[in-house]
Amino acid sequence: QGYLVTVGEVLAVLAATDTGPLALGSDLRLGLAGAESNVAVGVSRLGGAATWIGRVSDDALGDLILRELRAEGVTTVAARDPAPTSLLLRERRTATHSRTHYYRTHTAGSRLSEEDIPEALVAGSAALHITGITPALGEGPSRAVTRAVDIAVASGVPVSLDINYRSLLWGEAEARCTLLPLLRRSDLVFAGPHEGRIMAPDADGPEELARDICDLGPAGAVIKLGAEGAYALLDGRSYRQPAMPVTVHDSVGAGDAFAAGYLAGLLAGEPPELRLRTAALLGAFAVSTTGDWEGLPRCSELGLLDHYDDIVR
Ligand code: KDG
Repeated sequence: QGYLVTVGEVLAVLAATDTGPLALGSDLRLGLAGAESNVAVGVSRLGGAATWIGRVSDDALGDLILRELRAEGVTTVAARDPAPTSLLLRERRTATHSRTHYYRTHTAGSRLSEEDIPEALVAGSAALHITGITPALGEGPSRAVTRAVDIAVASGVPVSLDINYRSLLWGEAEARCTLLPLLRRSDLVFAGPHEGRIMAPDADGPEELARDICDLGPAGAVIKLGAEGAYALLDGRSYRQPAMPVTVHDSVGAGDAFAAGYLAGLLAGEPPELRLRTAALLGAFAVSTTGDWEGLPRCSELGLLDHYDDIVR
């Protein structure tokens, strides 16, 4: 079984532990986040091999990032950078509404460049996973992602793209313009309905979205529908995957978890039905636990949600 390679940024997260305005001074818990590293951790926990390429600060937070990823069994290829680690403040404004505040300019992750992408590592991988977040971080990260895709395409490595649109980082028109050339060269695209319409504005409904995305080049498109599961068009065949019925606790990271489950199955050579089921399972674990990646399951835990309300004794 080959390895997954991904390129991105890990941020430090300061998450309010209680509800209320951040401006009044909440207690904060330090953690880590990053769409691509979330996927790498998810794949690794399921027994797959995953490598994360990025740039990390040359300080305690950079040490924390590398220690945490390595503890999760993820291989890291990370240049140390004098610039600080990006910060994500997570405010729990009310019990049901969270707000994100980014501090991610002039930071180590935003200084990623195409020289940071090792050719042989990408060329030798079983799949490259990228997201729409890294190209939004600036010229350097955008070129780094393009370089990774260039290498993958030239080496016959399948490219997986999660649109992961972040409105705090850029506008929809700019996102579409930058991501379209990457999407055209991808083999598999993950998108929510809104993200899908950024790339395929004329489409209505998941079937049309997936079809229009595949018409642009990819052989597969997976439209994530939250509590309604997912619709996938893979090599011309349609699949519907229901969501697992769980209590939603913290929905951030669900998309990354979904992609991780799917990609772990792809690496293991599983059929599409099984990949989608594992994807939905990981999404369910992500939404029903706190944090973006901390609650992701190991292989031995995949059956846990079959009895989702039970106490295992
Ligand atoms: O996908 C979940 C992400 O929102 C989180 O892990 C942080 O990468 C992140 C981002 O840019 O929002």
